[in-house]
Amino acid sequence: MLTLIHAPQSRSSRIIWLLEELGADYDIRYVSIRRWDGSGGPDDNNPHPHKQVPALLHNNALVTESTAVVQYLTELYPNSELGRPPGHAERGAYLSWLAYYAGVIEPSGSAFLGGLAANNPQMTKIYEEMCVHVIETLSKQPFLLGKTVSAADLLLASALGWMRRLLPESAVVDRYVETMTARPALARARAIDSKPDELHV
Ligand SMILES: N[C@@H](CCC(=O)N[C@@H](CS)C(=O)NCC(=O)O)C(=O)O
Repeated sequence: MLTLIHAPQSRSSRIIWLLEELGADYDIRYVSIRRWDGSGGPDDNNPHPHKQVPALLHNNALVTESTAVVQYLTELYPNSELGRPPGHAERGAYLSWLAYYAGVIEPSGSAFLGGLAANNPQMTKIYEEMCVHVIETLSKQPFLLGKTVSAADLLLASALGWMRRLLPESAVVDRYVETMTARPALARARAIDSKPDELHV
């Protein structure tokens, strides 16, 4: 059994999106988290070592960090178009984009948005190189890996849906966000996220 440790409208919302894409059978355990506005707080019912979300429980195994959860789930459902199993021609690119999302896109984007990059030339360079790399990639092909969507796109699109300013103004990025956010699984995930008590306990 899969249990997602989730707080509404947070980074775990994108894992609901992924679970819906995969057609997975899952439960949601709602927890409170510390929010930026000072509300909420750590929840004893959350097994995450930092009391953050997402966290995933599967047969007593605990998986944390969005990209690890994404890789774990796409490997659990190897027939989904969103993963790239070992031996797949795009496996290297898939793992590279997952790691790049966690190691470069989110940290450099957060530093930029939080103003931390402003007086830090090294951080500014990493952020600017990241923007060029992502936009050049999406200018050549519809998705990060090429012609076919993957769960790496789900991570990037969810971040852009939440904070479009993560990347500079660009028609290519706008088209990408539009394509990704039109997916029916995202509409289902948003419905679940907005009405927690009705759909999951
Ligand atoms: N790198 C982590 C970040 C997780 C994270 O920051 N989650 C936020 C919600 S969007 C959280 O749980 N915040 C509460 C806290 O930090 O105490 C991941 O992607 O899984």
